[in-house]
Amino acid sequence: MAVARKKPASAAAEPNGTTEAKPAVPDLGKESEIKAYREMLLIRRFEEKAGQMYGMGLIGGFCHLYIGQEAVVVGMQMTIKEGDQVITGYRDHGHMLACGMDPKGVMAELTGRRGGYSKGKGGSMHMFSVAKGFFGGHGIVGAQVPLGTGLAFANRYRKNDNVSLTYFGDGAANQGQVYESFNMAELWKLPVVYIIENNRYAMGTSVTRASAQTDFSKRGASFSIPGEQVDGMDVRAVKAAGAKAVQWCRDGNGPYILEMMTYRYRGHSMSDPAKYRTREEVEKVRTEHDPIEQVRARLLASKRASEDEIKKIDADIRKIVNDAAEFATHDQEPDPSELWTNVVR
Ligand SMILES: Cc1ncc(C[n+]2csc(CCOP(=O)(O)OP(=O)(O)O)c2C)c(N)n1
Ligand SMILES: [Mg+2]
Repeated sequence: MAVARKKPASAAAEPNGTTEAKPAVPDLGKESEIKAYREMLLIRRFEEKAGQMYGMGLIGGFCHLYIGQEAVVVGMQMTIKEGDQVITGYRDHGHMLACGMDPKGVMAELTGRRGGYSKGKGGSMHMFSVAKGFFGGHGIVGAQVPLGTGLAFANRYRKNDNVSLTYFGDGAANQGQVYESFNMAELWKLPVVYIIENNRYAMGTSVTRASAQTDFSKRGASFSIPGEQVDGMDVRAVKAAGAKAVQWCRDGNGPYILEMMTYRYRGHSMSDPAKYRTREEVEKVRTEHDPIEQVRARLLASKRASEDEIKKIDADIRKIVNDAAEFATHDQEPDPSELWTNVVR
């Protein structure tokens, strides 16, 4: 069957930063819209705090912030259920928080403390919580794609109806292992949604400099995997497209590709001054497409939330993040004897 015919009706997309018309997107409803606002704000404030703590020397090693991309993971998380799996690369704090991992445990891992998810021995890129369905946190670009496909294989093997959400970047999408995974996933009809977070850059290299085919939703075409582009700055569009893709997988139709058109506001990692793009480019996305501001403005305009209710949510989130930072600053470092535990020999 042709790819175009296989695919469910498109939620369509607004490529990040371009002027293409916005398609109508379904309303989230009051409760979900407030929940999305809270969850995106938690990620934003957590990441801002992590950035500050990095600057103060409290966090060492690599630290890749997700600021700007919050609608992708929050919208997708609204489409899955208990037992489904999430796996991603190193830009992973947002995915952990969206999965319901404890901000204290995540922040304490960033500061290398014993209360961290990997007992302070993993750091930013190496945290897991099987209980929350989060399978990492992977520093090797693209490595999570075969692993996420393997999670989907396990679902098929165990005959459950769970789905693997496998996230990766536009840069990772040029890796060979991605296409080996696509082939097996379609061949064996594995329940995996490949979510390509196209934030327009891979380190300092723009998509147009690095990719012969910049429409990543088409990357599964030669394997007959359907795909679509989604406005990844609009949590409603993400949820609508995500829900269809997840159902497609749950129904046994095989994999699905969602290209999320998004943007990262910060540099690749804390050590990147981002000289490969202009301030104006970043400012334009921030002012015209910010995923959190869009929801806040809608909540107020529709009177689903008052200024006071919004302020209360903001204060709640600040407290959660401050408590996490406090814990991560004062918790003890791992005992030196921990050097010899959790090591596979
Ligand atoms: C196999 C491998 N090659 C190179 C690197 C160095 N590296 C780290 S991140 C990155 C860019 C990846 O960009 P993208 O997939 O777009 O993800 P983003 O950082 O934008 O989220 C590169 C080349 C690596 N970690 N692993
Ligand atoms: Mg990228």
